Amino acid sequence: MLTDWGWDDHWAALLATGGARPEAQVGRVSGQERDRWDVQLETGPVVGRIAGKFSGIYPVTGDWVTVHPGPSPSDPVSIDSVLARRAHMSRGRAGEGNVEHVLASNMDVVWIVHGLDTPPNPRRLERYLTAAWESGAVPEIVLTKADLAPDIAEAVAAVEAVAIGVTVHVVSLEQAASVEQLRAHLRPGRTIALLGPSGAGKSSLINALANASLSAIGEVRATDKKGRHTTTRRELFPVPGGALLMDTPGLREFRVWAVDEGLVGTFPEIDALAAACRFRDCQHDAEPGCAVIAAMQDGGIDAERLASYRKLKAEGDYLDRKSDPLAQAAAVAKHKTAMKTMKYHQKFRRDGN
Ligand SMILES: Nc1nc2c(ncn2[C@@H]2O[C@H](COP(=O)(O)OP(=O)(O)OP(=O)(O)O)[C@@H](O)[C@H]2O)c(=O)[nH]1
Ligand SMILES: [Mg+2]
Ligand SMILES: [Zn+2]
Repeated sequence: MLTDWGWDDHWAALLATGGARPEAQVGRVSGQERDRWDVQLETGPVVGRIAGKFSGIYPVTGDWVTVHPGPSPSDPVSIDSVLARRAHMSRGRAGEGNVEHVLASNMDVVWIVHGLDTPPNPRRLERYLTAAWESGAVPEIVLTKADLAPDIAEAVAAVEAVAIGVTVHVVSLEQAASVEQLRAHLRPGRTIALLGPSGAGKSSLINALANASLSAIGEVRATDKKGRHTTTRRELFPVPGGALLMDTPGLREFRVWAVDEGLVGTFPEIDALAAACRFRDCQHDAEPGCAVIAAMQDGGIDAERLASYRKLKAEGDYLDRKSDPLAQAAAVAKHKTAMKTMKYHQKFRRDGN
């Protein structure tokens, strides 16, 4: 049944108004392997492919798609279109310039997973939180491996200090009660995407909540607790309670893609002060009349958090620039002038010596 995969009134209305052919079948992408998509239809799972003339956005795990059989009778189905995403979480693809990499689609909740066998990393959490708030879903933090934590209370306090207003769960697979507590969140039709570094315990947690070995798990390196990138594809797993858990590969690098709403959600204390800055487009950098910098000097705003905010904003702005050729050209020209000035000063210094 499609409802087992999260189908609801929203999707029904979207399909009805979306101009799909009356005979179109709809299904959810539950996994992907290069050019093959696992699609869950009302009638069961099929393998979907993209027909040659496909011109829309490419489907990812979590997407709802319309399909038709064929092209030939022996073939699986062809994907025609992707229904407009209700939420999607992206990052800037590493090493490929300005490419959006969609990490998860149509999830209601993002579980940002961190293993307590290593100390929480506040700056990395802010990065994940920014992308998660930006996605349109609700982020929550799941601290796993509580049995390996040197000091649970200290770790939770460190996380809560940067995850303002975000629910923090603590779980250990060694303690059944902690897993049961998480189970209360597995409401029918709800999609939860698990994201975090390799070895954090994402697949282990999914297996524990499913009471089954659905996803492979791997050891972490003894020296630095890093995982071995065991999970290599995004996959949706229906679990008891009726929710869908999306397993994802551990991320090596997380460059943010867009940051607007994400920064507001992640840094509410900075956003609240921004209205009092003299300039509407204040970057909270060195502008006169900046309420944020004033608060930082008074100790009301954490200096490291403000630095993190600026860094993420700059990363997002950089991407904006690259997708806008005129803005990019202006930025390049400015950079060249700055470099020339610098060279001039260096030359001047050298000549003067
Ligand atoms: N002690 C302890 N070990 C755990 C717990 N949860 C997971 N682990 C271990 O952590 C290691 C990594 O677990 P995985 O579930 O493969 O981690 P992952 O986040 O899916 O990693 P990738 O698929 O590589 O991204 C395995 O050796 C697990 O047995 C826990 O609660 N306690
Ligand atoms: Mg995994
Ligand atoms: Zn300001």
